Amino acid sequence: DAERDSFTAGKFPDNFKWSFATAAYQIEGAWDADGKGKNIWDTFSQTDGNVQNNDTGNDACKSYYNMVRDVSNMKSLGVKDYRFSLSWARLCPTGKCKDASGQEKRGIDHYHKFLDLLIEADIEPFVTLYHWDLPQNLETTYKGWEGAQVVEDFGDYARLVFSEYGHKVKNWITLNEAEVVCDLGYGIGVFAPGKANLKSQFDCRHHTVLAHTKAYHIYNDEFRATQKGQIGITMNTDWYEGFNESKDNYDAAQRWMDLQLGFWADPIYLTGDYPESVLKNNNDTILQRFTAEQISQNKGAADFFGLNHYTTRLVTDGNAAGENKGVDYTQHTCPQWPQAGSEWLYSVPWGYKKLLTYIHNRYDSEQYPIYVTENGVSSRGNGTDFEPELDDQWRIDHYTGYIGQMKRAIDEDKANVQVYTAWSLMDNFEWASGYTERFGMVWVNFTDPARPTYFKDSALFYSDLITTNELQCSDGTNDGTCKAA
Ligand code: PNW
Repeated sequence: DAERDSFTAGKFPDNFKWSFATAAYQIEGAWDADGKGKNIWDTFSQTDGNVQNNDTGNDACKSYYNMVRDVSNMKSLGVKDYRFSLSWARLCPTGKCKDASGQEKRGIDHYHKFLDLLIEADIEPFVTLYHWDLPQNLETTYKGWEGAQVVEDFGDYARLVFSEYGHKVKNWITLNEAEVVCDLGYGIGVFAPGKANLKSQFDCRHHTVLAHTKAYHIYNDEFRATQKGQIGITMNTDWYEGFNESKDNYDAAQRWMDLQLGFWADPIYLTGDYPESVLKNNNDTILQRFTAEQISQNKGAADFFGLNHYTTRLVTDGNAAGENKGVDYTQHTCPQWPQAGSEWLYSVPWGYKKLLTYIHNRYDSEQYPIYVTENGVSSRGNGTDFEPELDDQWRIDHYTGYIGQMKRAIDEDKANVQVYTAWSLMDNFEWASGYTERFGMVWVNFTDPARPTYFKDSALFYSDLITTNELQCSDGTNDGTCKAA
């Protein structure tokens, strides 16, 4: 489909921000340094059988000790924005931040030093409070995100973070991908803490909405007036499209959008409450309902719409056996879609445009600007290769296609997208896949204790895009319309 796949090269809006993303557990290492408490990913990865090759984040990119390396890589590439996350258990080893006795000064100082380096390099921080590394103590004492107490504890953690760093940080992201946290961590059990239970999954989901809302109101009531920053949440969603024109399949795709995105986005950006299909298809022994007061607290509890997006699925009504229509759904991929190193990730640029337009229309991107906080693509290896693989034209093609479709959503559909963030600055610990999947634009040698880094071709492509604010066609022609890669 030529019209659907082509896009136009050219300039992005002035002030458009191009960023890189990472997360604490995936890059820092130093898992027990300077008083840091254990978190659920330490426990999970240090238990045999949970992660490919039994890899852990114990050392990862050693970014805890290589702050200067990371900042100078970004500076050389001309990047002006950086999204990273704080390790809760570094700041408060048991997860309890309320009193000074629960706080770890060395951990707090570490991020002060890092923020100072960024500011000195003229790089604007986008800081995620929670990127999956829950202090183990909270999991042990009240089952982590399953327990209602997590909402209070997250609030205390957020308050500490705002009061410590709020004069240096103007962009806050509360939670990264609560859907993955709850569905993969508590529903299927392939991520930490490794539980597989439907009720656990939905209790987790419910508490993440409340925890976000709590942190938003703390910022609003106690810090906004003096710090003048902004705060939002980052949600992940694929684009779900009906397999064909059938109304049943269209409805099934919408139900999936409701469950993966609407579960957070509807309460926060639309109605204050869960989407209708979610309320209808889950009885109240599985799905806790919001009180009227919670609904009014949820509604409007964000300054921007944080989006992580990677891939697309086609959806049919009912389960694989063709049963349970109107409630279940089955996802499909196309044989023509290029598959990445991660088995779930197919490169489908046109789905990204449709998703941005969907979000613009449903959640009003004029009121809540869209910040794309992750998009990227992986290669597969064994993680122990020491010869840098720097020629990644296929990754440049992925980025060119996705960024080109984002440009169409902005130009043609008036989607108010203000930030784009590439996942990731550098290769890192890819969760249950360990070091077997590389998402970085910067190559990391994981076999060398010094963790040297090398720019891949995609890093140079992205650097060019950032400095010119202009997308080029992948084939080097730049006469307006680019064909799909
Ligand atoms: C995101 N899936 O996670 C995370 O925010 C990053 O930390 C991660 O490294 C990146 O995407 C690449 O995976 C996801 O299985 C993990 O569909 C798994 C899935 C989606 C997103």
